[in-house]
Amino acid sequence: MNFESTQLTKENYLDLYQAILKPRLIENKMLVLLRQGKISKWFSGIGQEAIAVGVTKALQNDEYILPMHRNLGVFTTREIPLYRLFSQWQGKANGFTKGRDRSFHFGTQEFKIVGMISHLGPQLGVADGIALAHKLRKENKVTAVFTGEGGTSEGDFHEALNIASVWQLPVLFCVENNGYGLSTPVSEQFNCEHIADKGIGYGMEAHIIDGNNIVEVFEKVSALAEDVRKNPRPILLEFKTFRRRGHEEASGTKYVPEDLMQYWKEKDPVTNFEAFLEEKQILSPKEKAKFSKNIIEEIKENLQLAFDEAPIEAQLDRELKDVYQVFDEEVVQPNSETKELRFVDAISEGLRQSMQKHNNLVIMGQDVAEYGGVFKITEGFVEEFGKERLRNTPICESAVISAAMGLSINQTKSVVELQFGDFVTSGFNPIVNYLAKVHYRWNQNADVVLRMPCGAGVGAGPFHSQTNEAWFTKTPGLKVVYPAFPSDAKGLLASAINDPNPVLFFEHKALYRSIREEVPTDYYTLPIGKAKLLKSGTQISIITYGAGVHWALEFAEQHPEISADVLDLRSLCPLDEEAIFESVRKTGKVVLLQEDTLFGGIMSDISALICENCFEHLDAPIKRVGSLPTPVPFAAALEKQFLAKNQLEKAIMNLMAY
Ligand SMILES: Cc1ncc(C[n+]2csc(CCOP(=O)(O)OP(=O)(O)O)c2C)c(N)n1
Repeated sequence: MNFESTQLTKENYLDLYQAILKPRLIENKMLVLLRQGKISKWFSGIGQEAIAVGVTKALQNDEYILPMHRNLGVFTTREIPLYRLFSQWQGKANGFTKGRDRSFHFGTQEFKIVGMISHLGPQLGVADGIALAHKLRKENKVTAVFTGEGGTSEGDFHEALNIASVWQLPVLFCVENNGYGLSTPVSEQFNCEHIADKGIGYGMEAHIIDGNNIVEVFEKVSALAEDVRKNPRPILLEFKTFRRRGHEEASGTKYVPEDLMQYWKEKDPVTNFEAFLEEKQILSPKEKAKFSKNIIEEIKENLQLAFDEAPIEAQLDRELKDVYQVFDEEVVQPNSETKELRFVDAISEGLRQSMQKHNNLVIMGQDVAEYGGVFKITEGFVEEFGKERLRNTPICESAVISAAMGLSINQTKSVVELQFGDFVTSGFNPIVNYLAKVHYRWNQNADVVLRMPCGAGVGAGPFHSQTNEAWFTKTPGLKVVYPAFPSDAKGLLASAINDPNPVLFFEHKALYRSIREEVPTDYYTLPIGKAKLLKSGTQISIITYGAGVHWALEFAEQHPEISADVLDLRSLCPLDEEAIFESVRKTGKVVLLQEDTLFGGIMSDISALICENCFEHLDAPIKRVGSLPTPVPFAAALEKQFLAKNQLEKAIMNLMAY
């Protein structure tokens, strides 16, 4: 291994030496504590330290870095006080997640570190978003993101590199090729010689770096980072290294051939570098002893602090409160001038006015720029806001939603248009695992609105007709808004965009061009979480949302003999429980109507809530009405039969007769 350098001074060398020694000594101590049962899981990075340390040293302290589970060296090189790391690993309050997440699963804006989620891949797209925000603000900053070679098999890797290349984002994609992903050797993980070879497929510069040589890592990454700051572009870096311990400590390394292990042991990044420094008399025996003693002291003192810290206490209020970011909601009353708009136009107008209001708001989606989106909601936006803020994306929902997360981390709001709400499945992972959980985990908000054109009744078949809100209402951390009228859609969209939390905004396609209404012309907001009583009656409550609202109103019009409350929920999460209970207490009979298939829909939960809170006010069993338990069929007769509307009249009449 060649550690010679024409650039590095003695101080530089010793600085690198101390930086690489620290994670090694911490890990040595952790392995002892693990054996003593004083810490739980441990993912060892022994033998890979040069990469984390070298890359972090090459970046400026205000540049974001997104490490993985073996990158202790990132955290130590950013000089996080060790007691905070130790507390984090023990689930204590001085850590970074209030005891809510373990090990390296946290981020910290203070140190510009954004830790992984277990699913590995999403953070590659998050790095894209962070870098995009820098690029939009014309800041010359690099973002570095890590993954193992196993993680490169995930679709997220492909999507994130593709987006970064198409958008020329200043991201260093750092792949630590350490030979194994859990027990899977590289030969069973991918079928090309080097991961760096994939760069060409993305139109991306790529380099192979000896991941066990801290001088090579530091110098090459420093030079590339400097160049990327001047000339923003993504670069793929493959660091060749080896995982010398088990995937996590308990799992061992039985599957690794002895000679391979021996080969890499001899290439140890710490001892080889140390030997070089000693041989060149850069590191004296006295200094060596001093450095090691200082670090060991620091570890000891900080460990004591962490052990002395009381275990975290469960406080119900605090846990519930931290799922969403609390914020001062801006209330803008509607002006008196109105104009008749279709549902689709009201959404477009609301979006346009929010773009005018927030100059840090970016819209991303397939064909949203010149083409105006498939429903033409962003038509004409490019002319007004430019292509930087109206971003056509490749077809990669997962990385785009992850990028929206990254934008939020780096102070930029975004609206992501799903071309059809059905395609959210391809971006499901970052929504339910990243955006939904990030505030609870480490106090980082996800200021993202996902626009979801949804619903049936348009003859579009199983993959362009679903209304899949229930997949999200059951996930804490998300808000779900579902308007039924143009004026509600406009005001609620403005509020969703103001809200710093992740909001799924459902827009029923069948309403786009069929529902019109007088809509206030200026920008205004409507509070999320408030239902609206559209019609007041005394005999029965019809509680619904989305297209169901129009079915209920149609029914009520056709049956003036029935005195019905029609309640439009407008928002499913938060849910206006009080408005529901009030209506049920008044009428004593309730039909819960949803377009979604019946089982497991939001109305099942609303039914349970009514049972728990209004049982003594009920004069009849609660009746849920939902669509058939089949995929949404294409042919008109089949779709008509499928939809909940088909069962509504009978259900109400039965209940009236009960
Ligand atoms: C989506 C997903 N699938 C599987 C796992 C389980 N898992 C965690 S780490 C890991 C191996 C990762 O290998 P690699 O990316 O090479 O990183 P390394 O552990 O070698 O550093 C696996 C299979 C996971 N966390 N997430």
